[in-house]
Amino acid sequence: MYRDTPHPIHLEDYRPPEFLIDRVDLRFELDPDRTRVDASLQLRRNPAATRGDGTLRLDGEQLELEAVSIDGHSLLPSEYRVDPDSLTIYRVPDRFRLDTRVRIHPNLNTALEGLYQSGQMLCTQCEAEGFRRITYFLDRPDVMARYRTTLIADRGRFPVLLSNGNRVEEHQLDDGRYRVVWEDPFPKPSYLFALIAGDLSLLEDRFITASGRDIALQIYVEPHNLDKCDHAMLALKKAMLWDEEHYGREYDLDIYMIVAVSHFNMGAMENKGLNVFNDKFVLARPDTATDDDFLGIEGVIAHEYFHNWTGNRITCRDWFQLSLKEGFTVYRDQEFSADVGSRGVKRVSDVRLLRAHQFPEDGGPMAHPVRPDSYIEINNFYTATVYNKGAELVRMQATLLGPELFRKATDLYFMRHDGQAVTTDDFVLCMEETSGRDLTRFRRWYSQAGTPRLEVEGEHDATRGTYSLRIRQQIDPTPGQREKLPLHLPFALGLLDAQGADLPLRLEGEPDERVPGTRILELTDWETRFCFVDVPERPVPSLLRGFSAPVSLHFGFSDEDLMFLMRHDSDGFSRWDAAQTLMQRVLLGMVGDPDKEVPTRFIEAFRGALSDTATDKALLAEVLTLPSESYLGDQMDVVDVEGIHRARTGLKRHIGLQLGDELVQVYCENRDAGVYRLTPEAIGRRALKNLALSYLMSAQQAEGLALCRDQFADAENMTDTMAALRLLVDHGGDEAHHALDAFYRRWSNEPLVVDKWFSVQATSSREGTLGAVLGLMHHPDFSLRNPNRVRSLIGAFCSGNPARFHAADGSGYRFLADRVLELDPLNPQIAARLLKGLIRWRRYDEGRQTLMRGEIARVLEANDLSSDAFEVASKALDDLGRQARPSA
Ligand code: 0A1
Ligand code: ZN
Repeated sequence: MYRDTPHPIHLEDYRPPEFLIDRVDLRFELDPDRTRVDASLQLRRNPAATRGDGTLRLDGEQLELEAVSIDGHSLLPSEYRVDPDSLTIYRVPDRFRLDTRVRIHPNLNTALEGLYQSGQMLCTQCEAEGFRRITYFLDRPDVMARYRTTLIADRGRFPVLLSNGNRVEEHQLDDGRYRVVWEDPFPKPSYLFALIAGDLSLLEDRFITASGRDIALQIYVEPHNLDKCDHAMLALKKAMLWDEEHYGREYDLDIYMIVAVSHFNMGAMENKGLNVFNDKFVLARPDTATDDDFLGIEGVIAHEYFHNWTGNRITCRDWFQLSLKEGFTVYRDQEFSADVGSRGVKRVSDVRLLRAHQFPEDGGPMAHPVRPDSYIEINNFYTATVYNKGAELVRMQATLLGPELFRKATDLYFMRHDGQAVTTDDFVLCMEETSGRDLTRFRRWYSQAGTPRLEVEGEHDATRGTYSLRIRQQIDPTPGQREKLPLHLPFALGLLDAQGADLPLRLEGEPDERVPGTRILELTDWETRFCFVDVPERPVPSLLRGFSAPVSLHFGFSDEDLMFLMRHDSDGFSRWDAAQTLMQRVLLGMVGDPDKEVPTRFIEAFRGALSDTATDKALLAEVLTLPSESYLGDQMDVVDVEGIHRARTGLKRHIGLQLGDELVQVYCENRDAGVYRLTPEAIGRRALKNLALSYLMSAQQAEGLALCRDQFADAENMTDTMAALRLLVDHGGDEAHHALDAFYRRWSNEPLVVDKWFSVQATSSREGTLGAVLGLMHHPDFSLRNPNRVRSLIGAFCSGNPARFHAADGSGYRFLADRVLELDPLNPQIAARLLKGLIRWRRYDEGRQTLMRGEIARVLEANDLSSDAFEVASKALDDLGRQARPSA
């Protein structure tokens, strides 16, 4: 049991800091066992804060304090107090210098927050509250200071020493060590501090900015990885150019550094001038990384780069405002990826992610607004809601304002708030002031949790030639928020005529302009009606085009309507969505009635789509992919784990058997010989080919197996290799063993590829998978100390294999809780994330509910549980944390 119940922190308790820090001088004597940190801080009273009693309380955790002085005078023991999480100095002047000396132990730091050892390197992670594990500080984002950092280390062991800003000095010391000094001219919050020490190789390039400044671009990796950095460098240069062209933002230092590390809790970190990356988001070669890996790298490199303006130059006032930087930056990286790749496919994958992760979160016991109003542990709030729903809020504002006004509004935001720590409200205010619009009801999106449900009804009046829509909003209560208010949202739609063309859209009372296409309506109330005129025949409505708002949409489409939209809609997203709805209907029908036949017209629609040559192939592959088992579960009142698995496997097999010839043809037509290319067109061909192969393998016929075996043997790129390996592993038997052995033998020296080897086994649909996973935990390459490895085996099983994880005997749940208990003392962030896999227990049948709750309770009983895991477990069991069914 957690000894002292941790207390939540509330947004309404925010107060400006009593003291500000202008300058920080840090001196590190680096040693993995014992690092000495000397900090010299220039402090002064904050004129904007209410005057306190002269007590200064600094954050600090796991620090061994060796000395503390003010303006050069050592403090007497009676003048200060050290607690496990702070240093309190009883009386301080209005303006003074504070010097502290502490010891820290990077090699014992398994939580990977603060200064830690990753392989042979030393690195830091300070967001959100890691800096307090390096030195005593006012560790909050609204305290912004200028940093000068001195790094001292043994040159043989750490020939590269990096920190934020510009390198200003280097000296050899008498004792064989050397000293490097870095200075960052831009004031920054402590969470953006970084340092790196290691034996690293460097890929270097340059970028000339719009105003002609020459920026050195450097990617640092372990020497054997130097051949896997080209893609990341290219992505960086594209991102720099894109930000100049689309937001008028130039880079501001003379050097931009990226370092890849193998031990990292998240994807990457935007430290000023010195990004630290999970190596998964830097390293790629066609034979080691899949197309999705390449796209992921491009997106994350851009994301961290874009943070330089949205996050670093303008930062968050407090952690409740996290979405100020994350929502906006995700929106920016999404638009970048759409521009440099395939826009339609990007939107589909963003919406897929939102529905797979954010909607369930919004309907679960940890549902929170994009701007949460309380938290126990901020690390638990790096969520799909803050990041991805936050991005949707920015997207909606861009839609409501239109491109020109949105750009004007962001220009204003950058100008007005440069160098400040601000709030999401400040952001919306720039939108409001620029457009002259009242966004009062829009702001509710930031403070209100839950996914709105839109019920739409349409009525065609043939005699009047009108088509009217009635749209109703509904938002279920979420934990701590019973009453909800209606939201302001853009609702994009089109009306299709009998040929599938867009009708001109004119609302009653409007002048006749007759431009066909998409129209953006706005909803602000619980119920809104619209009446379109000049609609002689019953149209098929295409609703929520481009997913113009993060809502679940409900309209009584017939199967014919859906097939029609799937074939004709001018909006790529809506074609995909129509196909998903149709497949979902077929699958849920089969779940309800296992003897139900697959409708012939469904197979015909699928056949039609397979032979569609007009559509972008990557989009086509998305259109033809069945909804996932988890997503189907989300659409049911009570998740039927076995029924869903049976139906989905059955439908795949049926498609494979019915459409064998067409699938073989698609497979062969899209096989590319020769060089691997990363164009949207080549990616689309591979996606479609591998999708066809997966249906063929589901049919369990010799032909598919032969193609798959050949592909595995001959593939020269990891996309094709992994596609074949995954299918062979699901096929099982000797085929699986041989392929897995061959793959491991070839790639055992590439940790990121070994991660794939673990994952593919953990996500196998075969019955003995949990046993295999337990066995793999004893593999010499497995380690609980490397988050990528943990995610690749444990995470993949618990969140990527619903049929096996949710085994009715509770073995999957027990496995998860055991791993949480092992991980929590080592790395609470990773443990708490894993634990989230149990919190939606209310969605399952009674037997599973009891088992899941039992495991959460067992975690909660543990001694010295972290505040991270405590928050997740206690909220999951809180009876007030009702759980709604997330809707599509
Ligand atoms: N700001 C980073 C994400 C990040 C957050 C926390 C971390 O450590 C606890 C690390 C990275 C981003 O959005 O990319
Ligand atoms: Zn971010």
